[in-house]
Amino acid sequence: MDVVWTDLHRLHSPQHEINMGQPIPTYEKPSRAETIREQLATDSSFRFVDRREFGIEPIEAVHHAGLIAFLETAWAELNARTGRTEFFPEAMLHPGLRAGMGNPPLPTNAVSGLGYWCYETATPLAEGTYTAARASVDVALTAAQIVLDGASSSYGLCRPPGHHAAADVFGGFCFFNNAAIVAHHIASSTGSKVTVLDVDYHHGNGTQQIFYERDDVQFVSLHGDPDRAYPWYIGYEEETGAGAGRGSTINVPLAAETEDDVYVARLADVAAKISAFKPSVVVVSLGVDTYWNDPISDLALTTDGYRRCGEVVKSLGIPTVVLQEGGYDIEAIGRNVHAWLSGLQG
Ligand code: SP5
Ligand code: ZN
Repeated sequence: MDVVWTDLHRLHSPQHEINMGQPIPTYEKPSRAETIREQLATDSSFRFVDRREFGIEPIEAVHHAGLIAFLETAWAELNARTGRTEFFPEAMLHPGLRAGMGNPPLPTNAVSGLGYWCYETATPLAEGTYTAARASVDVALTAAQIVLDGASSSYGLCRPPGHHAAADVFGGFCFFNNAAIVAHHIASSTGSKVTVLDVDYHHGNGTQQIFYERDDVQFVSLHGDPDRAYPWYIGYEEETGAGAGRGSTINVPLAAETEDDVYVARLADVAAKISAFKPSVVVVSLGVDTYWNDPISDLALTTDGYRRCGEVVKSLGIPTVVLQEGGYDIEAIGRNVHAWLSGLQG
């Protein structure tokens, strides 16, 4: 299987995230990607390829132009103004603030922009964030191209991750939604249907939002129940799509401490619904933060469970693009991704 990789992820290297008001060392750090790369490099069935550049158009097809421009320019403006190196919003555009009054004008400076384009406090904007996020999209699109060119599977070692980024807002360690950009790119360039299967511990709120009213992209997510898990306000079973997209969103919230057997059974349930949708390609948002020892999550999968999950997806018999999302137990992340991809390869 081809593994798409770039060193440019290292340019996004913030020190902190803010967790319930307290700055702590960030969980989303460069060593995550480096460890996965090192693990896959021990297995000759994986071949590393560099990313190709796809330009800004595939991103503009999914994200608000104002969000893209903000991410490109805001760090320099904020750094010049303060001398600091990483930035979080000081106020966010909570819907209650202007309830009954409609939307405010677009922000005119980087401070108001932070809370306009970002919805939470764990996703610092750092010096190389924009370059790394652009490169991560290119990694994803290169992996997609490999499958469009005829491979049965490919893996994009994306960092930063993407599934929490919605059309108009970033957060959750994510800036551009790699999986959504790929799914839209494939659906619009081939005229065929695409499924995004999101198995990260956290609900893929950004991907759901982007495709909620569309019938050409199915969004399927297994995740920690939003009653107890980030991103908190989205990912309920009752959310099934709207308008033309009615029925094309499928959410499976899971109980704390869910183990391999139950997880694999739930995955097999949704696999049947993916088969029925008949997509030409499946895009997997792969998070291994469902691991029993993950520091920020509470499911209980094992390394062998990941191999079984990969086998379930293989059994669909549909070309599959796997993109990296979360996973924060640095010691285990490499072998967990390796196990999942090994199950997919057979
Ligand atoms: C891509 C991805 O996995 N993003 C996850 C972002 C989660 N950020 C906030 C997590 C808050 C976790 N609080 C629970 C701590 C339990 N010790
Ligand atoms: Zn996650």
